[in-house]
Amino acid sequence: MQTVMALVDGAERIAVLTGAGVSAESGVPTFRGEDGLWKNHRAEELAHPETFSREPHLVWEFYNWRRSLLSKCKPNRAHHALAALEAHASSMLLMTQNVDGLHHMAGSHNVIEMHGNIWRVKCTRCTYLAEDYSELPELPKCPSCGDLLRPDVVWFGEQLEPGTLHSCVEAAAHADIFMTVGTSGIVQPAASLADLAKRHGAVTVEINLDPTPNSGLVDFSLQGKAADILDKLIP
Ligand code: BV8
Ligand code: ZN
Repeated sequence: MQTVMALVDGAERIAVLTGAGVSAESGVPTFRGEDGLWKNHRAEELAHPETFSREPHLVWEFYNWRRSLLSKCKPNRAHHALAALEAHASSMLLMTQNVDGLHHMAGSHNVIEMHGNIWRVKCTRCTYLAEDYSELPELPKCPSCGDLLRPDVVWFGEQLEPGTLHSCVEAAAHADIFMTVGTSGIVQPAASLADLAKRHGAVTVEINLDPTPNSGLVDFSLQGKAADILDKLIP
C-alpha cells in the first residue's frame, strides 16, 4: 500500500477505470454480484438492442426501476476520493463504465462515460437527445417526432462512440499509472485497457473486492472496498 501511495503521489499522468463496484457503497446494485439479477433477468439480457426491439416495455421497466433507485443514491467516499485525486494530480482522466452519473455528482470533471448515462434519453428515429431526470412513462415517446425513446447508454453488441474509445486507449497508452476500481474486468473493450496500459509501460493497480481476470496481470492488486482503500491511497 505504501509503495502504491508513493506512486500515485508522484505520478504525472493518471488514468482510472471504474466499474459498478465503485457505486456499490452508494446502494447501486452491481451487474454480476448476487444483487445483479432483476426479475430473474441478467443485465446482459436486458441491456441489449434485440431485447429492446422485442420487448421495449420490459427494458424500460428495468431502466425506470434503476432510475428511481439511482434518484435516491449519493456519491460515496470512493467517488469523493477520486474527485480529490483529480484536484491533486497534474493530469488525470477518469473513465467509467457506470451510467449513474455519480462521479460528476462527486465533483470529478475530466470524466469519460464509456457506456453513456442513464439520465440521458435519445430518440430511436430522429436526433432528439436530452437529459431527463423526471419519472418517465412506461414507453417514453420523443417530443419532436413521437417515436420511442431509449436510454442513451451503450448496450451489449453496440459499439462505443469511436471518439470515446480512442480517448480511453490514448489515456491508457500514455498513463504513468493506470488504476482499475470496482470492475469485474469482464466487459470489453473496457476490460483490456489495463493490459494495454501495462504494455505501454504504466504501473497498473487494481482495487476490487474480489479477484478478477486482470488480478494476475496488474502490478498491484489491492483487495477490499474501494472507499476504504482509496481513502488511504489518496493524499
Ligand atoms: C462492443 C451500459 C463491439 C448499459 C454496459 C470480446 C470478448 C468477449 C466479448 C466481447 C468482446 N467484444 C465485445 C464483446 C461483447 C460484449 C462483452 O464484453 N460481453 C461480456 C459480457 C463478455 N461487449 C460489448 O458488447 C461492447 N460492445 O464491444 O462492440 C462491436 C464491434 C463492431 C460492431 C458492433 C459491436 C459494449 C459493452 C457495453 C455494455 N453496456 N452498460 C447499462 O448499464 O444499462 S456494460 C455493464 O457492465 C455496465 O456498464 C457495467 O459497469 C459494466 C461492467 O461491469 P462492472 O462495472 O465490472 O460490474 P460488475 O458487476 O461486473 O463487477 C463489479 C465488481 O465490483 C465486482 O468484481 C465486485 O467484486 C466489485 N465490488 C463490489 N462491491 C465493491 C467492489 N469493489 C470495490 N468496492 C466495493 N464496495
Ligand atoms: Zn424523435
